[in-house]
Amino acid sequence: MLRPQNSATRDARRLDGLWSFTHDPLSIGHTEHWWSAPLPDAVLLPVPSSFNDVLAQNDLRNHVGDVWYQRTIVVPFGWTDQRMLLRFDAATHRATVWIDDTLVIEHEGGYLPFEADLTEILEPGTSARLTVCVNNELSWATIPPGVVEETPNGRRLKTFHDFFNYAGLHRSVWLHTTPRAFIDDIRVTTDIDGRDGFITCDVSTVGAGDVVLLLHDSDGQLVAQSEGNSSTLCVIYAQFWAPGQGNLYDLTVQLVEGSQVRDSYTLPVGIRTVEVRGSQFLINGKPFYFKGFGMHEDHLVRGKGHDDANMVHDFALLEWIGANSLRTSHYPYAEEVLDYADRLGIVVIDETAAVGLNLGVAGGLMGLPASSTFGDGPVGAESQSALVQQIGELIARDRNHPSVVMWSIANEPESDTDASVAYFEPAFAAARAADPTRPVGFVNVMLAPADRCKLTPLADVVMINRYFGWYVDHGDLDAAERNLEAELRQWASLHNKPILITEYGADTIAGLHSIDAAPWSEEFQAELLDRYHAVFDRIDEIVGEHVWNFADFATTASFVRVEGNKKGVFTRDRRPKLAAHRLRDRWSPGARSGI
Ligand code: BDP
Repeated sequence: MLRPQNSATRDARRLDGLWSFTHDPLSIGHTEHWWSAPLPDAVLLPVPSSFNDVLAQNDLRNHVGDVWYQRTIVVPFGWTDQRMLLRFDAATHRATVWIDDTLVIEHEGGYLPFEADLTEILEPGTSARLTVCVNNELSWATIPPGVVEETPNGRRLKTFHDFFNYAGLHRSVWLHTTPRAFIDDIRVTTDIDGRDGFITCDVSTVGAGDVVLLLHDSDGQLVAQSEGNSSTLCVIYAQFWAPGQGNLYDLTVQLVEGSQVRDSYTLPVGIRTVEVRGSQFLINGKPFYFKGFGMHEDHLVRGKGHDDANMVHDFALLEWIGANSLRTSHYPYAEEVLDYADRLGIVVIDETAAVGLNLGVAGGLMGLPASSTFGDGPVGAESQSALVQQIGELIARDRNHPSVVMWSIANEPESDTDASVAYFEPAFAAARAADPTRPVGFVNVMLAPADRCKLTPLADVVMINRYFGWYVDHGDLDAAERNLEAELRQWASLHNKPILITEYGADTIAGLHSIDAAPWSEEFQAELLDRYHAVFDRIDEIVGEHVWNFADFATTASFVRVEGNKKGVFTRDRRPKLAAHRLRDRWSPGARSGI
């Protein structure tokens, strides 16, 4: 599914703005057919945004169930003879969509796009009522999992992940067109030979016409061209995409009939290679060391709603601190983020929303007996097929982004049982079948060390989250440093793979200072990072460090959270803590550490 775009043959209109909105605490909207009339008790709510924090209403913030959005769409006369499509960049976690009284699409999975073909439904020159029911419930069958509990105070959603369950229309909604004969999909893969680059394009089309490919460089010069649905363009003396160098070419794909261009679509393309060799992670054949963060789509007021100003500012802070990479923990981010990472040369580990598939973590933290997640546990075949579907949708959406160098199948799942292997084997197979060009991995949790983890053999890279000094050895940085080093050496000796530390850090209250670096103080966070870095610098197999987290973020309330998770190196409003300056000293080009 190609993203909407304006081209000589296509029209794309964002439907962003204030929509009518109402929430449905009694779950009566479906029985009362709320799509067939103006919504009852509607207020205006911005799209894109999470619905939770925009209004000052506690019941809405914590609402579990359906919310309804509605607006009028106007279809231009000029769209006669075009295909007309309605696209949602995301609806968290599921959506049902009507045009007037007709149900046009349903979609499950909160962080990936879907679209309905409305060609037979919309009449150019008229308007129509668009109604969307968004539901934020999770279950054992969904990715991520959750459980809805009935309490005397209403319904509550229990989640097994550590971020607030923001929901709603988080990303843009589009009404867009393609011609009747159209370019349906494009897949590019790239290769390098010496100073030359190769772009292999597979184009699928619908309707009559031949495919023409034109490649322009950033100065607008035509540097290569070709014809046919499958062909390879060769760029002599190419400008490669590389970390810190977002060199892109514009690939214009045309569907041509005789002398007529029937459809035209332009895709930015970066030429680069990714490879895992032994314990090295190579980009363009050179060892790459990841410096950066696990992040969240999380901001004041708009929650997980995408916003270009916030995005550009977050990337500016990444640049300021000297980061070269990020992980889209713990779900696929807005496509704008990947586009921007492509342009800036920021390297991305692209993660599914499979977080919380581990009942041992909750039990372990609370000192409860471990219960199994898969097999005899509650997570079974439905969840497994939801994950496989999500991997397919994720890779179909993101495979053309040069910034994406690896797929992360899941964060901290149960991984030390045979049942976990049975659950994840199809997920790994699906990722490898959809994209043979990128490494695939998952993020390992502390409960499954190197000698017990059974999923690592399926992965190309070891990605591990470790909290020595915080959740274990709390406050004791000597023990933390010792135990971290012992564990990392065990990983290095048992698995011949690159090791990337995808999370480490400490909750830190900005403004809390302490001479003896006590936990929660800015000094403790900075010193903990220093101790980890000393260990990383002693172990050759370590190929990167992603601090948890880039910024403080919202979570559900808990006695281990102070108005959210405070492991940010920046506060939620993006002010640097002491650790941010410390990281900048380590990561900035030309800094002492030389990593
Ligand atoms: C890790 C999770 C992450 C949490 C973090 C923490 O991957 O989502 O936010 O712990 O506890 O286990 O801060």
